[in-house]
Amino acid sequence: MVNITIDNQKISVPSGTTIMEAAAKLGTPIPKLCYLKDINEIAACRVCVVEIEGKDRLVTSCNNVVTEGMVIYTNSPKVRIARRQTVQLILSQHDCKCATCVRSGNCTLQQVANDLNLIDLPFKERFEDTPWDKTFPLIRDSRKCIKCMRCIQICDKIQGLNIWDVTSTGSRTTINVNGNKKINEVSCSLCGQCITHCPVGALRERDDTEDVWSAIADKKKVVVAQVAPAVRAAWGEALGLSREEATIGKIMDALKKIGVDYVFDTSFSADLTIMEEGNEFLQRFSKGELKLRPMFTSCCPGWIRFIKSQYPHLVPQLSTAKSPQQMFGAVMKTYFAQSIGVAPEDIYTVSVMPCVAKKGERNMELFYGEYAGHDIDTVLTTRELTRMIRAAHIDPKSLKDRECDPLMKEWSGAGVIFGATGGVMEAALRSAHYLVTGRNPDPDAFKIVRSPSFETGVVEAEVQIGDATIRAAVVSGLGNVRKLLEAIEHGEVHYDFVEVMACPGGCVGGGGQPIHDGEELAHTRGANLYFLDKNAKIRFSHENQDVMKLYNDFLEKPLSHKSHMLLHTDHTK
Ligand code: HC1
Ligand code: SF4
Repeated sequence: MVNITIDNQKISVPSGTTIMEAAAKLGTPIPKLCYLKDINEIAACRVCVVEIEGKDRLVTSCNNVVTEGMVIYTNSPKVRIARRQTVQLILSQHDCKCATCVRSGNCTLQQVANDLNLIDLPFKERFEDTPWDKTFPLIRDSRKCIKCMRCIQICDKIQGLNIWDVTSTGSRTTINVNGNKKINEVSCSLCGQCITHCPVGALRERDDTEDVWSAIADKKKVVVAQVAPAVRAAWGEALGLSREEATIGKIMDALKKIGVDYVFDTSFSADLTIMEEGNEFLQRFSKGELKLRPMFTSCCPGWIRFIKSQYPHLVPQLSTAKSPQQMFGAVMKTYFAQSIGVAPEDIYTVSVMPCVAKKGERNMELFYGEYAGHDIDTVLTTRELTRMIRAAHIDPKSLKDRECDPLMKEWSGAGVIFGATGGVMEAALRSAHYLVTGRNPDPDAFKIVRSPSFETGVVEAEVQIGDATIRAAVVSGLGNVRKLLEAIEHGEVHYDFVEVMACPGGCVGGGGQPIHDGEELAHTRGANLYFLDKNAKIRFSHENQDVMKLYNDFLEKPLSHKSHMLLHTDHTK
């Protein structure tokens, strides 16, 4: 142990502890802008400087470790002057239009500047403005960039893509798309991880809330919304609701209050996806189509963008099933539209997703006999949902639990866990067991696929279904995905079925979720989904009576001609 003194308090900490970590143990969080543990420890912002007795120069606390007898001051006059000057310089190159910034109230720079009581700027603002295609789902505002480099590191180290790079020199140094390309010319997966790790408003999703307000105001349109599994585990974080208070039923109530006509839960179509994808897997597996092994799940659009750009030759191995979002849209514009006597073109489908890539996935076309537009008209992130709730002046505490509308109301616990890594695989295995043996397994029989190894982000499992042994793998985080695909390609590992999610921890850690600077909440949110599954009325997708009715009354059976037309796609096109 190392004995030190911080702000006149003595403490012993293990050797190797950074000054920042030691101060946090004493309840003194040192302000910072660029630091992200294990990802960005480059001390670029210099906001975290501290004074050490006996040393002339201030040192950065994020990347300097304590030494025996060290006497540290985290808020001495010298520290405060330096910190204020540093933040003033950062602000001089930052577009400080906080009133119109999506991160206002949730911006680390704003908080640090406020805490330092910076009221006046002694410098004139001068920022670089790089043009950006505002129709692209991911938007970068260079005037707000503080050059902390977090986006570069997240994209490179965690997601295994190198979309961002430093450009220009001196005071004009900034971050832009690698190779001075346009964002739509590179292989951005749209995972949104750079957005959720940006400490300011330099990166954000395209805001589509105005399109939804217009559809709500349009008397001809019937607005039908769906809410993804992972949204329920996070939406309350931005509205001051506890996990117990922030139920899915209250999201439904908020949507109705906003003016949406019909509300549904994407967990319903997750169950539908299992019926299609589970049967597809069993068909491929039993036919011994070895060259198409492993089959990869296809519900994560960040993953789909990744495989198409990085491993195009593996695309035929994707399940042809559309994602639950797209399946639901297709069913809303056909089966549901018929049931309420409305033409498909008058149905306006909105989905609330924890994801930015879903905004790209929505471009997928819907064919129903003939071209019938898009499955989904608008995708909102969880953050956009909370902005709409605020814009409608709804007091979150006033919301009541409201059920989904009839016809597609039921959902299973298997559908809910889609939002966490391993959930799609577990849901599929539960139903595959039933389809093969005619008996339900214990609902928790396959829970081994829930816990990825900390180092690799991968879970491997051999599971017994009837006479067959299925070699399954689950992976999340595109950097981990790349490593797994390389191992598959080199013949080092062999699987039959692989679940892939682009964001670390799955959709719960999605790029459209509420932002908590430097805090990773995917695991806590995932645990919430597993809790909901444990307590669900039904826990098997094949027991969803509304899905069964959809087959009986409309689709006939899984993998039928109609199912293929509406619920599947050809990813190779
Ligand atoms: Fe997901 Fe999915 S799990 S992809 O993360 O398959 O976004 O939640 O809605 O479509 O169900 C996202 C979540 C979501 C789909 C489902
Ligand atoms: Fe990289 Fe994902 Fe950001 Fe695209 S969205 S730049 S892939 S981190």
